[in-house]
Amino acid sequence: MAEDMAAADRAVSGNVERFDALIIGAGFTGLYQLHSLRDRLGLNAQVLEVADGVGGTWYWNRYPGARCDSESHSYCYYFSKELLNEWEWSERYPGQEEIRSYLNFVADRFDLRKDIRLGDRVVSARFDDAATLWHVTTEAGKRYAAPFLITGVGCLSSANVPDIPGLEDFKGDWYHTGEWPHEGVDFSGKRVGQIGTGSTGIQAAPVIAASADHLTVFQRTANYSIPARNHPLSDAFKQYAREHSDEIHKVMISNPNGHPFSIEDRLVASVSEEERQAIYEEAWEKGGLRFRAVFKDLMVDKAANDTASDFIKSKIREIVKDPKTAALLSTLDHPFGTKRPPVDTEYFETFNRDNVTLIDIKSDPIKRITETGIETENARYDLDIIVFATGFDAITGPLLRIDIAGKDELSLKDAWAAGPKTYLGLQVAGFPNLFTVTGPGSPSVLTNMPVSIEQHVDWITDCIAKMRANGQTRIEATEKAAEDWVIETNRAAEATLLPLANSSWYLGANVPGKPRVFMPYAGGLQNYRARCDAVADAGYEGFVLS
Ligand code: NA7
Repeated sequence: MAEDMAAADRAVSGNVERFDALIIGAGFTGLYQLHSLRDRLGLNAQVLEVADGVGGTWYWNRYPGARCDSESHSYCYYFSKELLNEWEWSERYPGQEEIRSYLNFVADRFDLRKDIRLGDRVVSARFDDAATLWHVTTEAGKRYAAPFLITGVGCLSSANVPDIPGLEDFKGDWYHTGEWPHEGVDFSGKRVGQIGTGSTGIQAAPVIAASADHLTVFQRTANYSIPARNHPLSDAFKQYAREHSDEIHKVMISNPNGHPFSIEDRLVASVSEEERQAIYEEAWEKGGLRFRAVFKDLMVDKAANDTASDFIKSKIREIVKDPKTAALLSTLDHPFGTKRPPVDTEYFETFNRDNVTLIDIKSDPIKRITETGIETENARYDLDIIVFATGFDAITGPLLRIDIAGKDELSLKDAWAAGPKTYLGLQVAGFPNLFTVTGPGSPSVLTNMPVSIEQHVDWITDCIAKMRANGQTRIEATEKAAEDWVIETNRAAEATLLPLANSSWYLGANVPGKPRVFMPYAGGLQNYRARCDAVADAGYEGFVLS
């Protein structure tokens, strides 16, 4: 009866369902934000999700070899000790299916499903200034309203299928890795072409090659990669991770990237060449993103970085037997780590297989797709399947594909015409009560995402709790705070080598026409957290509350 009344209460005039808060997306962000607002603050919150299940990124990215590059004991929520103790990861890095199972487990564990609407895409969100209310509309024509709107749309959820002429003529099948069919793809006996050699392509190629008749990899830009060295987790490690979760978490939240390891406090130049080589060898054997952490100046000093870059190039040449292929794979146009560094399982080794060919599309660009395959300026490749491992319209893409308008009908698209502008990555001036979790200007993709997400969600939840306690209903970043934050975000990037990678998706360079702005905040997650806390402690400095 009480529930019926609550439901009736929510339905306001004209088919608009009213909530205290609306959350877009049922991935890591949406699930924890719902739990926090509903179970901590007692708010009537609702998650809206386009997919037919929870999982976000891990619902969609089902391509062969899909696996997280963060280590599993760190790629999870830390807000609940019970949850940490109840879940057990099986491998050093969690595979897509296991992460999806984990997020489903979380949804059940905290009874979240009843407040998640699946299978409908949010198409627009408009702010009613007079009523301090966000009006949200979905593709199916459903209408919702709430004073607070929180986006948990992810940074890598808007697939980028390049506009190559002739794709519609192709008689075979084609897939983007980020929108992979749930039933999987059978590559046996097929000639497969894969475009793209980012983290995704590097994970997918070895798995596709293992079952395809032939795999042709079309490489535009060669990439560094460190062996993942994935393995099943031992009982001893699982016990260690459970018993030391507080210490592990402390490491994760006190370093720049949210991973469960610290960056060594030594400079490349402080060791002899022999020691340096031994350090890199050991890190190569250990594998994974830890490789970057063996010296503290790899991301800030080009000469220091050169030593790591050269080490990896020599490894590629050592692994790949055909000298021409090895040269193509090890001719790199950017310093190591300035584009998102992939980790792999037998990526370079894959090019030693008889059924794998590497094509350099920088020197011989793709001209068009035909009925039977891919045509470059100088050659034709007959294919049955094309796999686009071509990445995403990252960070801003998922937000901009929703028609969001703030005060005075200012659209987010117009507000960001020259590039994204946020305060702390959390709010946009002119868009009161809209919080953008892991938005541009936050550390997001430069970190282990769940750690960043927990920080944002806790900060937003505390903020809303304080506002309610003070009888305030509106929070809005000032234009000045947002402008200053953009300057600070640029400065943080310029203090590193990150801007040296011209074709990086961090810069939006992979999407034609996208403004070139270094989007994530590179000043370190620990510094960012301290800054967010200081802003809150100073009465939400840079925001106007009323
Ligand atoms: P990425 O890292 O953006 O990689 C995309 C790849 O596709 C990259 O090699 C691109 O080459 C290539 N690409 C993109 N567009 C084209 C066109 N038009 N023609 C040829 N090649 C193209 O995406 P991923 O999915 O691998 O990884 C995204 C993130 O997901 C990853 O970093 C992790 O954080 C998880 P380019 O380098 O632009 O020359």
